[in-house]
Amino acid sequence: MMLQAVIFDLDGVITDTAHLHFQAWRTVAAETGIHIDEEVNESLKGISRMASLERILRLGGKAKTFNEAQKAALAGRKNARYVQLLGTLGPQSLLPGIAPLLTELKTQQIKIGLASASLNAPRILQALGLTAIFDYCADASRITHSKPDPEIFLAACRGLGVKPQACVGVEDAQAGIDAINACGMLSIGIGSTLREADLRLNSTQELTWRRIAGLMEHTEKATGFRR
Ligand code: B16
Ligand code: MG
Repeated sequence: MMLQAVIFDLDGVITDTAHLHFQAWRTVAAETGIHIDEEVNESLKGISRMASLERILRLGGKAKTFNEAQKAALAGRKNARYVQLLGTLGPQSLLPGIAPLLTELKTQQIKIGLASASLNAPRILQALGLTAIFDYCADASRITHSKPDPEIFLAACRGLGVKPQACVGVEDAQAGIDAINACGMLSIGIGSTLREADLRLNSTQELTWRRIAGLMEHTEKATGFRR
């Protein structure tokens, strides 16, 4: 099958907002007496806002301490802080290699999609100056099952009008790789700890058109029946 689209995760692939999420969560967690470290933050990547909060409260032994309204308030405070921190983002915040890759995909007439769990995705794309480059952005607010469920990647395929088998998905989180694999797309993982990615790279610098096209071609040949 010919490659028709590349579907990107946002945080950790297009730009790195993990440290901003971390700062915001750390402030809110501290208000509840919970200390979170980098390792906890790593486990929040790709996970939705409310699921992140539930995880922090569970890790801090406070899973049952707050009612739904209090949890919504905590999540709201985290987001307000996070949105403030997003003010520092600009076109200079693209991860290495991403700008030339997007240009090359356009030249090759490959569609570009976004599958981000972030409700702030439109705002972030705007800040990065990428709104016009993306052909379709799956709307996280309409997604009922978060990654590792394939729902958001399938929504991106539908929006682009392409079959998952004709797409490559790029992710930096294990939940995201599992989501991509579950819909029968080829997966590229950015990061040293990821399992089960069809291609694993150490940084976005290595994410080139040549490698993406090569993966599609090679995997077709090697595993004709895989998808
Ligand atoms: P928000 P991605 C995810 O984005 C982040 O990795 C994750 O840490 C965050 O909790 C989630 O978005 C929700 O973000 O609070 O802005 O809705 O990696 O799927 O692009
Ligand atoms: Mg991510």
